Amino acid sequence: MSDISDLTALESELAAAIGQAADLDALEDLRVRALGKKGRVTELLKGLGRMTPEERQEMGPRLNGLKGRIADEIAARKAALEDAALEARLQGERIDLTLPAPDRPAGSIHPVSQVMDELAEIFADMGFAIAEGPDIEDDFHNFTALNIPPEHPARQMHDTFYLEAPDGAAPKLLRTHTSPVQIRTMMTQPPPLRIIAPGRTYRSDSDATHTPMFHQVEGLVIDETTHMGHLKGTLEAFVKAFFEKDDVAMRFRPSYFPFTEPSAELDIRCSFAGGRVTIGEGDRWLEILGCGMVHPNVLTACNLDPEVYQGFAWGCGIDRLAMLKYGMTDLRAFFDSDLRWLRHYGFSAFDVPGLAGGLSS
Ligand code: 2NM
Repeated sequence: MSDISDLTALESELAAAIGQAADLDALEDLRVRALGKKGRVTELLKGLGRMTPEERQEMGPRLNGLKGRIADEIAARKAALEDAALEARLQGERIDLTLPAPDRPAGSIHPVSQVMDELAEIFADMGFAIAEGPDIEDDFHNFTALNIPPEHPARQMHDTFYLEAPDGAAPKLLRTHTSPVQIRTMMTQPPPLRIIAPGRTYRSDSDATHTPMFHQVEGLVIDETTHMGHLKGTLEAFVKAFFEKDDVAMRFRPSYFPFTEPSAELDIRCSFAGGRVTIGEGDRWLEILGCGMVHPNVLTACNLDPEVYQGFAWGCGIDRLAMLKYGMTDLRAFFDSDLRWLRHYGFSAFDVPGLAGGLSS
């Protein structure tokens, strides 16, 4: 049996060790050796059972007092160590916000992303939602449902990239336009529909004005009453908002697409005088988009009754829109990842396009 001076010595020994524990692991080790199942204080408490009632009456409170004080000291040391660790971390992660900022932001918004954001802003304001679909498509969604049956000459015009298919399976393809997104939307969502579908498209074609991957935006309106007048009004409003000009001279010129009837192309007036592009006025016509009333065969392919539903659609190239608005001359530079080009033509991430404050400023 331990006497009182032994207990006092044990308590000061433990207290000293706790006070010196360098980290949480060392402290836990001490706790196990003092208060754990086979710890020194625990063993002493076990000894109470072998004492006479008189001895137990004296030693019980002493031992329990010791146990409680050691536990308190461990808890206090633990809190101090945790505070010190947090303080060290806060010091390490300190940032001096009064230091001067780097002289230019690390990145910039690519003109294609900027134009996509502008398109989303313009059409959201007219009640259009954004729709998306897969880049890898099948023949039905990219061609057949769009009134382009097998052997239709438009299939050759599209310079389609086909993917290798397992034996006997129909090959998948890279979408040649974003129209399959409209097909998927018409097949899964009930009218009325108002969507734009911006995204990547692919055709096997490459020169100063064509890249094998390019960006398109197409739009679609389907309900029971929409007619060609709505098409004109919507697209005129879009052109004025996009070029940020109230008077843009335009004309709708009859055209042909398999998926629309009637079909048209929209030209805007422009000038290339003095080596720079002017939009909205000038001596030349520039074709900027194709459009038309959705062909009854397309509606039928999407399980919509052409006797009930009708609407219009259009499509245009985003890269070309960006070149016209922001004055780039070579399309291929869009995809070179040349930082000097990006710094010159890129947009600040802080200038979010908005109709109220000006789309591009
Ligand atoms: C264009 C021109 C005209 C078009 C048609 C459709 C759909 F799916 F509704 F039939 N989507 N896009 C369309 C119409 C696209 O691009 C020059």
